Amino acid sequence: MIEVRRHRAAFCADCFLHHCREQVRRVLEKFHMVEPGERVLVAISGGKDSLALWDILLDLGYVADGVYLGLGITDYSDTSLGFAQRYADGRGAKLHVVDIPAEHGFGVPDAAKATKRVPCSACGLSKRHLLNRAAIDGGYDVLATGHNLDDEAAVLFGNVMQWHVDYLARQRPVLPATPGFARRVKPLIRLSERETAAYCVIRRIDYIVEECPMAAGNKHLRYKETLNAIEERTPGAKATFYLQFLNQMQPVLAGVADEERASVGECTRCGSPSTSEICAFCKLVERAATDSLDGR
Ligand code: Q46
Ligand code: ZN
Repeated sequence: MIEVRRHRAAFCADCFLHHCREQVRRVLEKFHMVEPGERVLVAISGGKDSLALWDILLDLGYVADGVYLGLGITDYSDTSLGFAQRYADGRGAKLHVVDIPAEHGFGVPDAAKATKRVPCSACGLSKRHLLNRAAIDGGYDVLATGHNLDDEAAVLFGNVMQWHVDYLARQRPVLPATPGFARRVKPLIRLSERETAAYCVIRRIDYIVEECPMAAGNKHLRYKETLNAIEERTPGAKATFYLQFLNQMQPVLAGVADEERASVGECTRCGSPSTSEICAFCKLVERAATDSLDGR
């Protein structure tokens, strides 16, 4: 039996799988995430969330390929690619691999050093840029990511703590396609990470269990711990916090401009949409290259 306290329910294995698919199906429908005949590219990290998402989308009948981004985090990246590739091979699904060190000359740890910022900052920027690039270049209509309820609640908590109104406005389960950007969707927002882990165990999907070694000490993890403590005492609090934000606050924030996607120009180096002559990713590539030359 798998207990889901916020639903005051316990499921047998088959009913639990049905419950997970239903949660994803409801989100896909409610937010019009994928139209009939559209091709989906799923961002695959080798972890439980992205592999569960890929598995559920395939089971629901979507045309869904995967893309794995090699972040250059030594053994962790090699191991996680192995899990992603084994799932793809076992399922007969197509996995694209983009290796940042091989294609752009730096890994996330180098970029963090060059920018003197936390690794997750350079990593997030690289992911947004390269995953979108992979979707556009591959002719996919939609880019799907495995952000789950815990992730979104933690991001919301952080955004509220600092009243980042522009980030709050952008924290939507669907970002529509704009020139140069594929539609971006988060179909797992009604499933917790405990549920995606249980889903993978029942479906016998092997995934990388270790957290990214660069995550240690980041704020996102602290916010998750705080929310978990509240959830422990009040089951359902996390879902109410996030899902009521979507229902009640998102419509209020709808008028706040999405600056990142409202850009009109193109990066002169890579052709991606950009508000400046050189996009933030190309600047990062340049800084990482300069830093490695300086460190010779
Ligand atoms: S992969 Fe990248 Fe995460 Fe690792 S460096 Fe941070 S953002 S923690 S999801
Ligand atoms: Zn660029």
